[in-house]
Amino acid sequence: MAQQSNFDEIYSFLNEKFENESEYLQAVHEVLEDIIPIYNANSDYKAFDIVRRLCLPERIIYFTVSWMNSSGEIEVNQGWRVQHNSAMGPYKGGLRFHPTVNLSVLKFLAFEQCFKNALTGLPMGGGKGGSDFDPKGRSDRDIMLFCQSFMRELQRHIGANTDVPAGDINVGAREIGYLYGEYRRLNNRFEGVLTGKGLEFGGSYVRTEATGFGLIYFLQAVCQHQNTQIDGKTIVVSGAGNVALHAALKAVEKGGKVVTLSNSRGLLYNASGLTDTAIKWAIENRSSSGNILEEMAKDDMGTWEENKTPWHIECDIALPCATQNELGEKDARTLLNNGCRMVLEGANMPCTNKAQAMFIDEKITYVPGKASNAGGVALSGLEMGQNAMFNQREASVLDEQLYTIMANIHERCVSEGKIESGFVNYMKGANIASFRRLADAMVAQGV
Ligand code: NDP
Ligand code: 2IT
Repeated sequence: MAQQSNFDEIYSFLNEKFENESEYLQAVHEVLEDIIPIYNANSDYKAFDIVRRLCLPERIIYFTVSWMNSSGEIEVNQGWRVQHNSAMGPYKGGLRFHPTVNLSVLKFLAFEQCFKNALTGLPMGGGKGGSDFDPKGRSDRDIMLFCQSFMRELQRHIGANTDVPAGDINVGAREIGYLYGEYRRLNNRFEGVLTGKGLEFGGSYVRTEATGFGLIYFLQAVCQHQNTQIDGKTIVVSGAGNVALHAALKAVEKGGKVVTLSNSRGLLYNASGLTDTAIKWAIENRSSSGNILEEMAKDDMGTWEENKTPWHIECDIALPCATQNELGEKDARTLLNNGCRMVLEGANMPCTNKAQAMFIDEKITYVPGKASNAGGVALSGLEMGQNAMFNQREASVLDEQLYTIMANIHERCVSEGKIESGFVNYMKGANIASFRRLADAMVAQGV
């Protein structure tokens, strides 16, 4: 079958070249399965070898970050920027600082980002970057010194119309501030070269909240589509960072009962549901705390369970919002057995391929991150627009725009992912809808 052979041919080409890059191959495999039939049915896509070109990053930048910490010691870290695809606009995507960062992780994130950004409807290409630097337990001064050294290398490769990084794991407002300050000092100009900036220097209202809020706006659209509502549903959330906490906050505002948060060390469980006051407290204090969840447990906001994840807790809805491959096959089985009917990803690729397949086989609602967590980068796109116009729009206007963008992404997924008996395969819908936009942009621009 021609269809099959194209899949095999392209995937084995990548597999041979990048056999040690498991996360990258995982992300590509998931997308290829859905898009190959569309590719095979379009002679232009085939003539321009679109799929192979779309799977390979246009450019990868590697640099060594040698820096002197606040104790006068030299430290050496690795830094990368993967500029994956610019057919739709400047490369756009976050920076991650975490000891697990390597080229495979950044390549998977950059690849996913292209499809996500295409879904937003805004003119943004896809990229991702970061470092194996571990900021945990570091002084504020060390964070600043590292960010400055990292930017000294990165600055020559980015620009408001070239490549616009933002935050991701362990890169929030503080880090973006330090990175931006160094860029400005070196280049002597204001430009929207990073998003997630402080409100006083070109940042946008609602950017901080956008990924988590957008996830819940997507959930609202799903609920509307199924004639149900968030109100009264029990929700488990993993993670306790930017995405998890803002998702939890908005879910509670919509009447959901959020019973868990988690981090790399364990789980906070509150059977009667976290209050918005508790979540707001966590948002305010998380950056100054070693373990915000343990502190919440000490303050009677729930119980702390060391080394546990949330997936064994009974729920209607699961929102994995921490990191890649955090929800595997066994977890998926437990969630299904306990009656979970919706899984929406706040993180990037938190469900393994096997977990995804189980959700789809059982015909529960499963939404991949490239659709449901696109609110963050969408607001980044709106921040770029505000920077280009030298203005700052009101929070209420931006929040409404975010809601509309998420509702539109939902519609795009439904129109491409609806299969027999009304079931929506959101993964297929998201992959196909974004692929068509990307492929058309690439064909129109030739080789
Ligand atoms: P944060 O750094 O704010 O929070 C990350 C959270 O995930 C922390 O609670 C952290 O726990 C936990 N975590 C990180 N690594 C692991 C791990 N290996 N195992 C278990 N828990 C882990 O990051 P964000 O909230 O910004 O990002 C979370 C996810 O959302 C990521 O997948 C990111 O790519 C994705 N995302 C982020 C967007 C954004 O705008 N920020 C946009 C779209 C997606 P601990 O503190 O113990 O390390
Ligand atoms: O994964 C993501 O979409 C992000 N980390 C946000 C990227 C961005 O450019 O705002």
